[in-house]
Amino acid sequence: MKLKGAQIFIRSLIAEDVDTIFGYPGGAVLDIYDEIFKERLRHILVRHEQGGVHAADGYARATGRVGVCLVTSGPGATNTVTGIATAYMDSIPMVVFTGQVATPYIGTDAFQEADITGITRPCTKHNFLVRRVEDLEQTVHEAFHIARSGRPGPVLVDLPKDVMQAETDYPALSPSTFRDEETALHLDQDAIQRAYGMIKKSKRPVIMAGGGVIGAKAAEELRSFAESARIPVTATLMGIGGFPGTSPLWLGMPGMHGTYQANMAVSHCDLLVVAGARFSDRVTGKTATFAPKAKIIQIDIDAASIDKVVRTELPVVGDAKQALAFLNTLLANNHFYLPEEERKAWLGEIAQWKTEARRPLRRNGTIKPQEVIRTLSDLTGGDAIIATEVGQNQMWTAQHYCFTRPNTFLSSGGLGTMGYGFPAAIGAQVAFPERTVIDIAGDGSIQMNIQELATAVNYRLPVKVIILNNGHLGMVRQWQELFYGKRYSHTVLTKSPDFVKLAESYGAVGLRADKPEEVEPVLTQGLSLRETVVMDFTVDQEESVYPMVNPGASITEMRLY
Ligand SMILES: Cc1ncc(C[n+]2csc(CCOP(=O)(O)OP(=O)(O)O)c2C)c(N)n1
Repeated sequence: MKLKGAQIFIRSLIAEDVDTIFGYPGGAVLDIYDEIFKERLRHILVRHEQGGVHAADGYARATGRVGVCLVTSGPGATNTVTGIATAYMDSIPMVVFTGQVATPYIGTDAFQEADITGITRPCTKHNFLVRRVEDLEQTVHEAFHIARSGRPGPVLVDLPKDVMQAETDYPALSPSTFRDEETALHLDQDAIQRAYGMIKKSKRPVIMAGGGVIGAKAAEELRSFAESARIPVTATLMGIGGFPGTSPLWLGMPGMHGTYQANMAVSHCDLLVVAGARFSDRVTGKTATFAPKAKIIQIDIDAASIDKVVRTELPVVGDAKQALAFLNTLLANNHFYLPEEERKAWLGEIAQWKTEARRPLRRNGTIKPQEVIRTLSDLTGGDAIIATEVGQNQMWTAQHYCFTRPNTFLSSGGLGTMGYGFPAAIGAQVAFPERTVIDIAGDGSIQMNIQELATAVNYRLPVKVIILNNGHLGMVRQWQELFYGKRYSHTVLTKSPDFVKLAESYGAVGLRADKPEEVEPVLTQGLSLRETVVMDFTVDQEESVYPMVNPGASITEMRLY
């Protein structure tokens, strides 16, 4: 059977079980859009290509599946770069398809030509330019395979217009040819045995989970391991949700804005078991003094991330789920002897740190942003899918929302992309129409992709946006306060729109809270509506995020307020 490139493309997506594409059309992809029209494949029309990639990313983080985005050539393609880099830094599986000018025009500065494979080479796991229609089907399947296997990441496939129009035989390759099992890494059982030995000997162990635990769907194995060995757990920003925040073993996040107890525990432990984390500078602070008393076991699927930043005693290259499952088997089969007295002393010390860190909010009649998030956490029972923007809003969410499940915290950790949260929340809500999905935003970040309100309203997505409106680019203001003598150079946000009216003009619901007593009623009302809702909270302009470790300092050197 002979088919057009555009038809083969759509059939290959369907063979990959793709159910949703986030995209934006243009000249170079018209043939594809015509096929989408005929096939009635679910396509979500965003308002900006950056929104499309973040939405595909949010869909991927919430579902654990590969997110898919389709855009046109030139400016359509270049508008995706921030979203691709965001997914790359956080190891999110995604395939971005870009239109390209017809092959004879490539390299001629043709209308809407951009060398998108060249531009994205440093921020994709892999990228392809499909020059022959005969290679199309295989390339699409390879792209999906690469995106989800090993350490996941974004893959870009550039599709010239003439390749989409050309015809060829359609052999309908089975995507299973490229399934992940073939390349599944063999777990180093010997290394796990040694890890077990070290855990058994340790008196003051800590587990540090990263995004790799969520990517590997290993949260259950982690919980079971930590609970049976009674080891306290900290999770990096990307690992949040990988361990229940309700557990007595939960320490909170470590690092620059980590909890006092997490940073103290990491700094005083004798063994640190790290799973699926890459030792970001935001986590380690000064690396020379990171976990100074600990032997480090690092479990990671990517051999290249072992010893990249921090020297480890024992590397375990492999899938976090398999590794933790094997550790659980060893614990169960060897009648793991728990050093009761020592463990009690260690957990007691941690409990003491938790008590020392407790500080009431300094009230001054304004709404405290932390309180908005705590109230939200109570009202949703920690069960919502929460996306964040970047800045103070993101750190307060990580600190004060009690996450209980994996794939419920969607946040740009590695690149720190303002404008990420709202479209990511849209992607998650498309995947889970019945769940509560919320974007927690600053008044700066929300304005970076606010046009996606039209997308949310158009598809009747009941996404909620909570704006912690402090009239500033809050996190940058905080740094200026601390390190630049309070010279607030261009961080005061004047002339922001009236977010309530803006929401209404898009056809969404807008609500506002100006006083502390209005927080709970507004949240309750907003959460009860099955519509797109923007809730604007006028919060204390001068509130800062604490604890804080100054950049380059040791994580024990925390400012608590
Ligand atoms: C695209 C982008 N531009 C600039 C920055 C630098 N930056 C980090 S936090 C921040 C301020 C964020 O302000 P706002 O969204 O109002 O959130 P708040 O910190 O007040 O919660 C800025 C400008 C960034 N992270 N991303």
